[in-house]
Amino acid sequence: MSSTVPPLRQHVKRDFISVDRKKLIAQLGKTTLLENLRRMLSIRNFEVRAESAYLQGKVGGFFHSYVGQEAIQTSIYQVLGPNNWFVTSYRCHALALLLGATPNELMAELYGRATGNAKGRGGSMHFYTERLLGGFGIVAGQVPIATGAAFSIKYQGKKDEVAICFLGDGAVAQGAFHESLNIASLWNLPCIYVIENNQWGMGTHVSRAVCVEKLAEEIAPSYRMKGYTFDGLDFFHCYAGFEQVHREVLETGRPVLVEVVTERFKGHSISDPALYRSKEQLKTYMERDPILILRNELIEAKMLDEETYNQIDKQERELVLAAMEYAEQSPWPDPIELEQDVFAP
Ligand SMILES: Cc1ncc(C[n+]2csc(CCOP(=O)(O)OP(=O)(O)O)c2C)c(N)n1
Repeated sequence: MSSTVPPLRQHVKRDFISVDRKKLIAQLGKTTLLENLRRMLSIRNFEVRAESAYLQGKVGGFFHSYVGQEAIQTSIYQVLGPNNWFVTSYRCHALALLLGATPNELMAELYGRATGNAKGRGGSMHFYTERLLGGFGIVAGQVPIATGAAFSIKYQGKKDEVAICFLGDGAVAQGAFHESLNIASLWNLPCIYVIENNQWGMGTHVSRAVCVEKLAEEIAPSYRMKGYTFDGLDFFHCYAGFEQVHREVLETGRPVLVEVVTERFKGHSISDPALYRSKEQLKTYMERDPILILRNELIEAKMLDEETYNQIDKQERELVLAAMEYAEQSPWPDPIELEQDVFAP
């Protein structure tokens, strides 16, 4: 191997600032916390069953699972609520579910049916809702879109909205990302850029693709922005961090860059067996499953018992199984409509 290729650094480990979990549990309360657990289980069940549908040949095209990363977008949704602009990469199933798309329309989209979220024309990477401007297949392609959404918020004088952009660690080396940060800072745009550092861009470890270690804390200052790092496997850490970031962006009208350190428990996409990491490594990561961390803490706080947890999980599983049935029974798009909604300049 050429000596210009940097050695693989150890798995990303960070010392995160500690949060007052007891206070947060009391502040959020049982109903809200159980709702967040339910949202995370909805995402997990959707991903697991959709993957099985793919393996049965019911779904075609690309498929990128969000399993392992659920705490991040769930906690942000809890902080921000739906009335903001959201943009993300092709790993977009969870965000669409959180923003109100039904398992039925999303599953039908994966199955390529006319009842799908994008009438069966977008597939796994292109989900939308009223406030989700899309999942994007071009790495970093979504970053200028979020910057534009933040510009529109500022232009319209809205003081209670922000734009939020999710991107992977692989997108950090892209020019569109840096141009966006520059202009967002220069023009004081209310945008929260969230790098979901799941360590890998396809099979390339972040340490071989990006020259800094702390993606937000080291990059943000050169754009005169604040940069933060959160533990992406920990709902409470993300929630506390994003609550502060959101407050700050509303107060200052300035952009912020956040890195959340996380794991993807699956390969890059469904066709990736992830041979670049060992089974033992993966097993260690999965010991910090974000759903189990939240579940165990709620059990400890006496807000949840095993039986209720299993019930919520079962309800979410049944919704997804019903969505698979709905997709199966849905009509295929009519070929006569093939040219509708197609934009060609
Ligand atoms: C501009 C561009 N270059 C390359 C690709 C091929 N590609 C698809 S996903 C990916 C890795 C991106 O990884 P990351 O940004 O870390 O996101 P993750 O998949 O980990 O969520 C690459 C290189 C692409 N889609 N777009």
